[in-house]
Amino acid sequence: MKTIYACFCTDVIHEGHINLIRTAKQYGRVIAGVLSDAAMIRYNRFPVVSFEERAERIRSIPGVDEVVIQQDMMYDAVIASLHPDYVIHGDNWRQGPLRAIRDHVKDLLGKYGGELIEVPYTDNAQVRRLREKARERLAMPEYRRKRLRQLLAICPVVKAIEVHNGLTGLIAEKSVVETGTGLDQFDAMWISSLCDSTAKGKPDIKLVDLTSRYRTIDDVMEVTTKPVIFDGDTGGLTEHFVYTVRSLERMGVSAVIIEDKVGLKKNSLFGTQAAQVQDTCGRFCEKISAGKQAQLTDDFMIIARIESLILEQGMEDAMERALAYADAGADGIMIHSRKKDPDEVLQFCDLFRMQNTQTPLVVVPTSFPAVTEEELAAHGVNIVIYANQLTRSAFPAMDRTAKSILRYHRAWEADRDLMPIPEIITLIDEI
Ligand code: SPV
Ligand code: MG
Repeated sequence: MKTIYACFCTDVIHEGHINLIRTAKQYGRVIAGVLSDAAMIRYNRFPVVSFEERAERIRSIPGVDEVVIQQDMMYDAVIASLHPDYVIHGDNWRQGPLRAIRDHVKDLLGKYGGELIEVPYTDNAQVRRLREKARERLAMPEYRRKRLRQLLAICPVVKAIEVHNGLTGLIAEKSVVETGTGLDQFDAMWISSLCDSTAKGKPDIKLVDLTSRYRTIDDVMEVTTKPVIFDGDTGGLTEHFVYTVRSLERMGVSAVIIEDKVGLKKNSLFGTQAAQVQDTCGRFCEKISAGKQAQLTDDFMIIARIESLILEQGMEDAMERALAYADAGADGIMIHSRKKDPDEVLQFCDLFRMQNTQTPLVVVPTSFPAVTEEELAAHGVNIVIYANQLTRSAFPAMDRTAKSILRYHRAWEADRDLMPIPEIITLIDEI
């Protein structure tokens, strides 16, 4: 009896899957693989049901003889262990980033005479509706809010990118690359005070008020499903911060990061050029505790950001504060630095991890961009935030285009760098 293998990375079963198994059955014994949570969030999107539930749903499709777990999105291990005569898949993976996986499967099968069967991908209104519904569910506050904690439990390092409106939200949501070992995408979004302010043409001094910042969150959330980490500046007065926590939690934000400064806040990357006052350790601990007491769910995270290195207060001060903030209930520690190399951040992480192995560590590698996620993770970092790169890439591109049009009194010279009209008018999907 021949064997045929199909991998599933879905949590809703629709007629396309049933048809695929029906076709597979004609070739022999059907083994269905269920993609692990860790692989699924890189390949597709966060699963809305548990791995066990997904496996159960696949097992109940008529015609499935056996269910196995597929750990990686690449098929090497599963093909090596099962040696199937056939692999079956929808023909949708012939295009886009999925193609690399498909070509690799073909190579693996070719080595021993296995065959790839591709069936027409089912894409009708009903299937689209089911997919859309699963996506919509991911965007609901009660599902989205807890996702950062879920990601921290699954991923060696959670990657967040700055967003400041619907369009940048879509880039964070949809950007996928093929890496040679599979696909990769961002896990979360950072609503930066710097970029939210810059997008409004305002300085990063808390001039853009919270009502406006909430509006940005809403714009982003309307078109995305990934979790949001909110830059809460200093959190303001403790008496105000407790309300902010409730509001963010209600919206479905996963975490707020507050920095231990007081008074008129200026962007940290000014360093000591701008007069900045650090809060006392005790008072900031009280703010953290008050926030933790105010929150109503277990999902929401309050992350304490330490400015000691930015303000040149030394490593000892940074460490003392980190341990105190964690004791006060902080769900994570962000250590910030404006040095050109990551040495002091890595040193901090090593020291912190010697005394605290659990509390997530957050790093924003803006001034030392050469450091890799892998390197940071090796020092115990759990969340890497790319805090301003979308804004910093968009502004020079817009500036160049504006100046080119002014210089040549026409748009021809700029046009070759622009997104083609057919692409801009179809960029945003209609429901
Ligand atoms: C932001 O993105 O607004 C931040 C990070 O707070 S930094 O700009 O580096 O201070
Ligand atoms: Mg900020």
